[in-house]
Amino acid sequence: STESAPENTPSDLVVVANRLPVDLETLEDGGTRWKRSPGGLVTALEPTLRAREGAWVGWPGVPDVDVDPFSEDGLSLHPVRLSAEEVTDYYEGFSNGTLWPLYHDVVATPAFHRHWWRAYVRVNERFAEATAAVAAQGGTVWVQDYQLQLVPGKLRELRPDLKIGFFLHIPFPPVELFRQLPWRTRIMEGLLGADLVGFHTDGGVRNFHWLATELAGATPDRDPEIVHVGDRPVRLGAFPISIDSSTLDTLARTDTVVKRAAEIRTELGNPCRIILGVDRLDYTKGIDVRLRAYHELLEEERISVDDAVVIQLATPSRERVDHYRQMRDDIELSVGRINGEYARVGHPAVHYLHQSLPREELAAFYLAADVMLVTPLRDGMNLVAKEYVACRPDERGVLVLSEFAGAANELTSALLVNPHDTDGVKEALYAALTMNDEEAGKRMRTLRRQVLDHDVDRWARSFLEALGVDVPDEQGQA
Ligand code: GDG
Repeated sequence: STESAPENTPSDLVVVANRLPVDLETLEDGGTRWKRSPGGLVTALEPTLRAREGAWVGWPGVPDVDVDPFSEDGLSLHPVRLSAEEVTDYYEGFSNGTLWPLYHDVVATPAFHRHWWRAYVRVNERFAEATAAVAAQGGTVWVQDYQLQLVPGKLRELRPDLKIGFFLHIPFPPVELFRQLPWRTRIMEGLLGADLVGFHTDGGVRNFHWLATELAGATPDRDPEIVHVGDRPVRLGAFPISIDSSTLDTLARTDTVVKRAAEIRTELGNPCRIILGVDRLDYTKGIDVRLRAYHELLEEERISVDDAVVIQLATPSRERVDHYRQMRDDIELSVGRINGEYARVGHPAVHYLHQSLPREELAAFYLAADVMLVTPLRDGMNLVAKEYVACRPDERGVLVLSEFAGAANELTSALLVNPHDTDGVKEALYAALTMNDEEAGKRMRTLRRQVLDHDVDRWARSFLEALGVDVPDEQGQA
């Protein structure tokens, strides 16, 4: 639904993200249409954005198209154009081939290419210019994530009147790793253009503080959550992101989802236990780690396929980046090996889906799973762990969670594992498969209190309040 309303009105609150909350889809007849991509971020920010003539600046997901600003459900959307070459160099290259592996503890080797960096600078400048053109005098801008780290600095040059916040959705790395980056000082200066820089964890805050003061020339304050750039204070803070917990909780109680969960168990041949993994197919997620643990338990005959089957949902992701292609092959090889050795006709050991499922189906998977395996080598937060908990109003199910996911700081009643320790993961998986109902229930109740109390709305609110924005309450009152 495209209306003509407020895209020319300056906005008091502008969100800037690599992607718009809608995707431009090309139809079979060559025409195009917008499809909403309802991420947690949009859902969380929508009421606030509406209450303040909100705008969103981002790439519509298709290269080489010029799209005029338009309104969608009262939100004004400002598309930023990227050429096909920029998608390759800025997005797939510098963002996902340099920064992503570097910020995830170099679990894959980052590539440093000067032409990728140049594209990153150019595209960040374009985002900053687009933002400067839509933000109202004295307004607030909230920049999202690692693709746009130069935007705060550039935007401050263009519009010193604005209040600028930046939130990083992935880990901010240990200083020795960050220092590998040839453009480390430029990135720090870009981020320090913000008034508030937010991370998921205190670890991110500490790493950033060291680099800001030791590398980028900022002055420390007595308060460890403030540094000074000249006479301008920059606040730092940990803001652990979350999910729309009550909506998922409600969904998991609906007849459709409850019935579908039971059906999934039947379709699997009523195994005693269902083990579930849900990830974007990414090398940081440790899908190989959990397959190895399961494989070894079968080899050692501590479990059989009748006791426990695995469902691994691996959503297609970044398929044009080399590391991702290689990793997909490796994982599909392991799945094939395990099934080759342990499946029986009609009864696979590992059910592997390289697909994206509808939200309701995903909720049914969560509700059907006796054990949820979340084993990233490194993860900013990991929303899947929280979604599993939110989908268990029955207070059953056991969560096995990597201590290297940001979520481990909050979800301390999960079985926490070191994903580099195969024996440890294996023992935790076995413990989860054999845990008595009483202990599982106790752990799940604690996890649910945490997740239901700390939802994504609370996250957005606390960030914006720290930035000094009056956030309307649920009734829309400022
Ligand atoms: C980055 C950070 C941080 C997955 N498959 C399907 C599907 N999903 C949804 C999940 C979940 C989301 O994708 C994945 O979120 P994660 O947080 O687990 O991971 P990243 O994509 O890497 O996100 C991460 C996050 O940003 C937020 O700051 O937590 O650490 O890496 O919501 O449910 N959804 C549907 N079908 C699928 O097949 N509908």
